[in-house]
This record gives sequence, structure tokens and C-alpha cells, in this order.
Amino acid sequence: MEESDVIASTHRPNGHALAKGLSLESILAELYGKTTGCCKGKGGAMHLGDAGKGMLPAVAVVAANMPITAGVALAFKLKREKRVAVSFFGDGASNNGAFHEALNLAAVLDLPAVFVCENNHYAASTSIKRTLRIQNIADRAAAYGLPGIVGDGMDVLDVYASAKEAIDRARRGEGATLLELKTFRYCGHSRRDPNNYMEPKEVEFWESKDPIPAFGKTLRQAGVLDQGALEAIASEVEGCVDAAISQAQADPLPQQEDTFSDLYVTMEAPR
Ligand SMILES: Cc1ncc(C[n+]2csc(CCOP(=O)(O)OP(=O)(O)O)c2C)c(N)n1
Ligand SMILES: [Mg+2]
Repeated sequence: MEESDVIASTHRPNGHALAKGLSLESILAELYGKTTGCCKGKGGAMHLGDAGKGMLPAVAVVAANMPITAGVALAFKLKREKRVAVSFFGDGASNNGAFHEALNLAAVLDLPAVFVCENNHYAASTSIKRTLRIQNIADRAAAYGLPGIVGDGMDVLDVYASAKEAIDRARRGEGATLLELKTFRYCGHSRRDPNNYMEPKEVEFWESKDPIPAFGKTLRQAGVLDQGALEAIASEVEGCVDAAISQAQADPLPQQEDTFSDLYVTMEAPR
């Protein structure tokens, strides 16, 4: 993606926010509800965003970000801007009506959009085996006349290659793509979830493919970084996270008189 492209995220926006250029400090402060957060502490964990960085505040209503992505892509097309709108969502979201509405609109209007399904095989506690009778969510793209790509969501370079293919296609004006990335979540859906519904073998299988050590191995084998350099990066990152947490804890909370500020935008209606 280019900096000028726009993403619309979900109830799991943290990684997307970091990747789109929001600072660690502004993300952690938002999680703590502090005024220094990217939404001045009023969005919280599930609404991270910063329009200036090309990230709409995340939408926690499953699949509701998808028609919004189609709308953003339509705006880019009408303004003849070479920008791309990217939506992230889960396997569960692909059973929601908004998924089908968004893909069909993107197809018939030839929109510069990429719909990225992070298929982690569960929607909360429900296995995909109970909700899907086809092998790949990407196969649903055919029903709308869109290309569907299956990528290995545990392989950084494969994700890069398949995302680039879809984004380049959208930017060339050749329309939208449904990109399914197969992945997994090793823990419960939330802190209250005992996660007693996953097979231990299934978790072990996916953990063995964890993208972070796997990409480290790729870099070592290619002679890009040695083990010492990888460990130095890991400890530098931990230091940055610790510092951002301490800063967020010390930062100020919003004041009562700020309750109604920043809720509405005053603007002239576009013609
Ligand atoms: C319309 C709607 N229904 C239910 C919920 C509650 N809910 C939040 S996340 C979630 C599971 C979503 O599963 P999936 O789309 O696979 O995303 P994942 O959490 O696996 O990344 C549910 C049911 C919601 N936020 N919105
Ligand atoms: Mg899921």
C-alpha cells in the first residue's frame, strides 16, 4: 500500500494501525483512554484510527467496515485518484450480508478496493467447519465476477506478494480482489474466553508455522540478518513497547468538559 491508500479495520485493529503508520505511543495511549491517544482516548481498543494516516477509525460491528470500504473506493474512483481502499475482516464476517453487498458493489462499479479476509478458522468459539461448506472463502469471489486469491497468512513474503498483486490490480483501474489469508489464533477470542473448543493438535500445528520465527529463519538463511541481530531487534521492540506503556500510563485522562467535543464535524456539504 501507499501512504495515501486507506484502510478500514475491525475489532482487531492493533496490527493494522501499526502497519499503517500510527505510532505505538498513540495506539497505547488510546488503549488507556488518554488524551494523547489517536482518538483522544474516546475510541479505545476497537476504534483505533487516524484519518491523516489513512486509517478510518476501526468498526467493531462485524463486516460493517466492508461496504464503507466500497464507499471509500467509489470516492477515489469518482475523483480519479489513483488510491486504493483496503478492508480487513474475518472468516465469520464472510457469512454476514454486508460482505456480499460490498463485494457485489465493488464488482459492478469496478472499484479500486481489496477485501482481505484474515481466515483464522474461528469466529469467536465457532469453527469454520460448522459455518462453511466450501474449501476457500476466496472461492466466493467467483459469484460476483471478482478474482479470489488464497494466500498463506503465516508467510510474510507470500502475504506481501499476494497483497501486491491485488493492490496493483486495483490501482491500474482493473477492479477489486478478494484476498483470503489462512491463519490462526492461538488463544481465546477474548480474555473471558476459556478456549476449550480448539483441538490441542490444531493449535500445535499452527504454532509450528508461526510467521515471526519463520520469517526470522528466512532472513537468516538469506544472510540478511544473523541470530544476534534478530534478538537485538526483539529486545529493541520490547523496550519501545515498555516505554510507550509507561508514557500512556502517565498521560492525562480526558476532562469532563471534553465529553461532547470532537463528536461532530462542521463542514460544508460537498456539491
Ligand atoms: C454484527 C456483529 N455480530 C456479532 C458481533 C460480536 N462479535 C465480535 S467479534 C465476533 C467474531 C468474528 O469472527 P471473525 O469475523 O472470524 O473475526 P475474528 O474475531 O476471528 O478475527 C463476533 C461474533 C459483532 N461485533 N458484530
Ligand atoms: Mg475468524
